[in-house]
Order: sequence, then structure tokens, then C-alpha cells
Amino acid sequence: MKIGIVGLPNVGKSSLFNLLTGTGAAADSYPFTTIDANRGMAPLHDPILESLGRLLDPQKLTPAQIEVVDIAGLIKDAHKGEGLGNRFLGHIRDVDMIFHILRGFADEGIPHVFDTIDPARDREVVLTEMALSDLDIAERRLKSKRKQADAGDEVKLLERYCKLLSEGSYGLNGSCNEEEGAFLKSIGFLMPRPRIDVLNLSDTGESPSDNETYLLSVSLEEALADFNADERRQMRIDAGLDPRGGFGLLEDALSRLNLVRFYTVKGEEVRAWTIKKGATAVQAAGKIHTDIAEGFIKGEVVNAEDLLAAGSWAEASEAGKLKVEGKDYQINNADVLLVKFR
Ligand SMILES: Nc1nc2c(ncn2[C@@H]2O[C@H](COP(=O)(O)OP(=O)(O)OP(=O)(O)O)[C@@H](O)[C@H]2O)c(=O)[nH]1
Ligand SMILES: [Mg+2]
Repeated sequence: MKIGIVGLPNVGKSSLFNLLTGTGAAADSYPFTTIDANRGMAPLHDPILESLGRLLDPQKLTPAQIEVVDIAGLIKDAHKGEGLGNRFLGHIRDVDMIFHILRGFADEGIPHVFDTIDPARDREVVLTEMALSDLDIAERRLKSKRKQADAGDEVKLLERYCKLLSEGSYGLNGSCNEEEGAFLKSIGFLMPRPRIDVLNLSDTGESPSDNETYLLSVSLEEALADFNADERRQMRIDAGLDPRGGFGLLEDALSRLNLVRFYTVKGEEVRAWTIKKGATAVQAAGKIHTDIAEGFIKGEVVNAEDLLAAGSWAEASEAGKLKVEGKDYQINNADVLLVKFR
């Protein structure tokens, strides 16, 4: 699973990428600092993993990660190729979900492509480019498909989408099922992806009353690095931001991507993984290693919450919380899975 960071130039995309992945991609005060996409892995903050670490005391605690792609800034007419727009839009085809960064911070030293700070206008500009790119694809395809007798369903789907997009309805996620979304993506559509709009604010706290966007200040997050979790939380609240900061954004992304976490304990390592909601024990085993899935005999499963409440494996087992499950067992969020395999 990959998340793409999208937005106008100079809005803080690479700064957010660095914050989430802990890397040092170039972030500078001129537009188009990023041309080639930056790719990195973002570790997922995980209080349950930390608690398992305290209980089991392994040598190594490995959080789950998600891939993040920092894409070059989009500008008006990107869909016509303006500012390498086609190439940059192309990077979006490669991701499963979008963080759309809107600039809410004012700073005279960091030029805005439209000179003024207006996140609602910026949102419209970027989403319009993505929608126009989809409409171009749809119109070209409709021309040929309308002549085909057996393409009626596709024509209907494309027409329905074109109507939504041209009405400026950008929250397309709910308006198609998974299969339709997968088809539209396979022909190059950009919009049928889960998206979170992120407003990158200054740290001085004048947040808009818009509950659709995730309120974050990348510069505040950078300044908070040396504070403890409670202090960080309080300072975000004081600044009118989401109290969870950058990690909360990833947490919301997991839920939008329908991912759950599970844990494995092997030797001296306790490790967190993500997997699609509804996945089975053998699919989870396959994430760990294909050999483990192929030789799968059984899984021993205890939910981390139960294990933590019981205080030890033995007590969890005594309380009947440790269960033996087969290949088809559906993984629940926070399951600890011990696979026996050939
Ligand atoms: N004041 C302030 N400056 C920020 C904030 N976030 C990023 N910046 C600064 O804004 C400038 C642009 O940030 P980048 O992260 O490079 O922005 P970008 O969107 O990746 O820009 P391009 O790659 O050029 O499209 C840098 O000088 C950052 O330090 C913020 O929250 N507040
Ligand atoms: Mg950048």
C-alpha cells in the first residue's frame, strides 16, 4: 500500500514526507524543489506494540510501515502537461491513497504560486486538474465504447462518473463499489482513491472551522520533536490542531485503506504488520513469508488487548483467550498470531 502526497508547489509536501518517514528529502523555500518523486517508509506509531514490548521485553520492536511517495507540485493546467503536469499526475496512478496538502501558513519568504493564502481555492485548483485528467480519459474512451454493442455497462459507469466530476463532486469514494473503483483506476483514473485533505497551518493557531480537513502544522511538529507525548498533545490542542499530529494522519489513512494491524512474536522480535480487513490467517502468514503460508499448519491467536489484560501468555491461555485457529480464520485488529508451519 502506498500513500501519495499531492498539492500545489511550496505547500510543505516534502516537509510532511520528511516528518512521516524520518528522512531528509530536499525541502526548500522555492517552488518545484521536488521534481523526481521521493519515496520512503513511514513507521506507524503503535501504543499497543509499545505495551507488548513492555510485557514481553523482546530485544527488538518493529512497527508496521507504510510507503509514502512525495510527488512534485501540481499547477493549473497540469492535465494538459503544464509544468511537467502529466508526469506528476502519473505518479498518482501508482498510489492507493492521497494526502492532499493545502497551504494554510503564511510566510513572505516562501512564495505561494498564487501569492495569497487561500486553501479552499488551492483545493479546487488541484482537484480540478485531477478531475480534468479523468474526464479526458473518460471522453476518449466513451468515443470508442459507445460504438461497441457489448460495452453498455462501461459506458454507463463512465457517464455517471463524468457527471459527478463535472459537477465538482470530488468525494468520489462512496459513489462506486470496489470493483468499479478498481476498473476506473486500471484505465488511468486518479480520483477514485481515498483522500485526506491536510491543512498545513502555522503554529500560531487560527484554525478554520472545517471538519473535513486534517489540521496539522508541519513546522510545529518539527519544533515538538524533543517534547514528550503529553506535552506535544497539549501544544497541538493549544494551536487548534488535531491532537494526534502526523501519526494521527497515518492512523486515519489506515482506516480509510481498510487496513488492520496484527502482531507476530518470533525469537527476540515483536513485530507489527498491516493487512486488509477481512484477511485470513494464511494470508497474514503470507505477509510474513511465502514459505510460512505454504507450510501453514495452524495459528495460535490471542488478541493483544486480552494478552495485555491477562498479563502473560500462561494467564491468557488459562483464561481461554489463546485459541487455535485454521487457515480461514479472519484476522481481527490487534491479533497476535503465532503460526505453526511445516
Ligand atoms: N512557516 C512554515 N513553513 C513551512 C511549513 N511547512 C513547510 N514550510 C516551509 O515551506 C517551504 C516549502 O516546503 P516544502 O516541504 O519543500 O514544500 P513542497 O510542497 O514539497 O514544495 P515543492 O517540492 O517545491 O512543490 C520550506 O522552506 C519549508 O521549510 C509550515 O508549516 N510553516
Ligand atoms: Mg517538495
